This record gives sequence, C-alpha cells and structure tokens, in this order.
Amino acid sequence: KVPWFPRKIRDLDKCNLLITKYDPDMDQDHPGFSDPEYRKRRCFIAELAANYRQGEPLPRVEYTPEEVATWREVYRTLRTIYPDLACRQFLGGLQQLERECGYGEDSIPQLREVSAFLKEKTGFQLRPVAGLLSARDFLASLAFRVFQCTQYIRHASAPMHSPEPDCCHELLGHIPMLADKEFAQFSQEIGLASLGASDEDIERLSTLYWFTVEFGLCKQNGTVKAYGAGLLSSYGELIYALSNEPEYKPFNPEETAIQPYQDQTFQPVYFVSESFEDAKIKMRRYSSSIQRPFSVRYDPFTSSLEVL
Ligand code: H2B
Ligand code: FE
Repeated sequence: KVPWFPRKIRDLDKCNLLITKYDPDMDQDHPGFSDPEYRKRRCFIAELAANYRQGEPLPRVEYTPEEVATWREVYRTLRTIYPDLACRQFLGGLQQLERECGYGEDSIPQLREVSAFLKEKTGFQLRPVAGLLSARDFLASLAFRVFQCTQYIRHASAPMHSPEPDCCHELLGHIPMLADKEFAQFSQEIGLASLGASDEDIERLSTLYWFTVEFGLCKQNGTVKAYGAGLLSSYGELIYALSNEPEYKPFNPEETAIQPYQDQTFQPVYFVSESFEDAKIKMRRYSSSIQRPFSVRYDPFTSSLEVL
C-alpha cells in the first residue's frame, strides 16, 4: 500500500504525470488560448520533453526573435529590482550565471548549458518537462537532485505574468537558488521526504514547498529578502511581497504545511525564515515526523536510493 516511487535516477522517466488545467489548450483564460501559432509551438516543445529519456543530452530549442523579445523584457524588468529585493544567495548565483553561463537579456539560456553549470556547483541537473507536473512526480525528482524544467516561454502578450511555470520562471526564479549548496540540500531533503508518502503527506509537503521554494522570504542583516522562485520571477508579486501590505508569519512547518494557498493571485500571507540554516533544520524535524514503514538514503555514487 506504499505508493510507487522511483528507486534509481532512470525511473524518473516514469515520473511524468502532467496537470493540464492551466495549459493554453485547456484554460480559456490562458493568454495563448486563442493563438493557434503559440499553441503549435507549445506542442512542438512538449514533444521534446515527452521523448526525453534520462541520460540523453538535453534538447536544444532555437528560440524565435519574438520569444527572445519576451525574455528580454522579463529579464530587464526583474534585473533592476533584484539587488534590493533578492536574497544574497540568489544574487550570487545569478552573477555566476551571467559570468559563466551566458545569462543576459540577449538570449534565452539553453537547458543543456545550465544543467552542466548546476552539476558543477551543487550536483543538480535538469530534465525537460512539458508543463506543470503532479506534486508527487515533481517532488520525487528532487530526491535525485533532478529539477524538472519547462523549456517554453510565456505568451508575448503577457510578459509579466504566466499562469503556469515557463522558462522565465525556471531560469530566473529557480536556477540561481539551485546553484547554492545549502539550498540544493534543502530541496533534495523535501524530495526524499516525499518518496512513498501518503497523498495527505504529499499535499502538506507541496504546501511547504509552495511557501518556501516558491514564495519564501528570509531575513538577512535585519531586512526581509525574497528567495522564492515564484516571487523572483514575478515583478508584481516581488514588489508586493516586500511592501508593507501582506501579512508575514514566521516559518514553522507544522503551521505552514496547512496554510491554504493561491495559485491564481498574490499570496495573502508569506512565511519568513530566520535563515536557510534555520529553515533546513525545521524542515528536517518536520520530515522525520512523517510516518513511513521504511527509511531512504540517497547514494550519490549510483544515483539511486537505499531503502531500509
Ligand atoms: N511542475 C513544474 N513543471 N514546475 C514546478 O515548479 C512545479 C511543478 N511545482 N509541479 C510543483 C508542482 C509544486 O507546486 C509543488 C510540489 O506542488
Ligand atoms: Fe516553480
């Protein structure tokens, strides 16, 4: 009765359950819903992800001038506010990406290069995914230090907002953080805690993921900064989250795990950690309270799990 979970990195080929409710084909409010050209492009990029198998070289996408223009606008707008609002680890990671990995306004970075970069920094690697993945499959890949990464870009008519993850969200929001060793470990530990967990525990873990990895804030030198990727890839919400308007609560896994969240508008509440170290320790304590009839250990030499 323990739900199936991947035991070796190759098993991630089976972690591919997509949630299609925010797709341009399914969601009438999607900015690309009535743009057949955009939907065709999305199908093409979705195919690349669907055909991908673990260990193959990551597919390259030749982005169109219109797609690059969307990227440029997002990059330029966000880049100007990062120095004031993003946490130190994010800024460090982004600077390295700009120096060593070709990050900049002029081109959309290729997953292949970004994956090689991360592998050297923290052992994380990327795999392409066609869209929003089920929480269980998404979290399971983190246990192997694999980040499932979309490769398409949001619709040109709405550069400041996307109802689903896109490459702006991944490359600008998530990747700089995944270049930080401590954050990489934090991410993997959430993944390990999710393996074989009950549906209820997956729901709580994905809520925790939401309020930390996606929308988390942390204190640094007495001021509150953003480290969540949902914030760092959304101009509007980043400004809002660090204004005086929203409610702040201290990060506390037991409480955070049951806080209802919003995936269509700004969050009504944000959780602030004292530091990553603190978030990691608290999360570890929470994870060890999850009841499972076995324990798991990740073996980095074979990229597989020992199940005890
Ligand atoms: N899928 C994809 N492709 N990217 C994400 O960032 C993502 C996901 N986040 N599925 C997950 C769900 C997250 O919201 C939690 C674990 O539910
Ligand atoms: Fe995300």
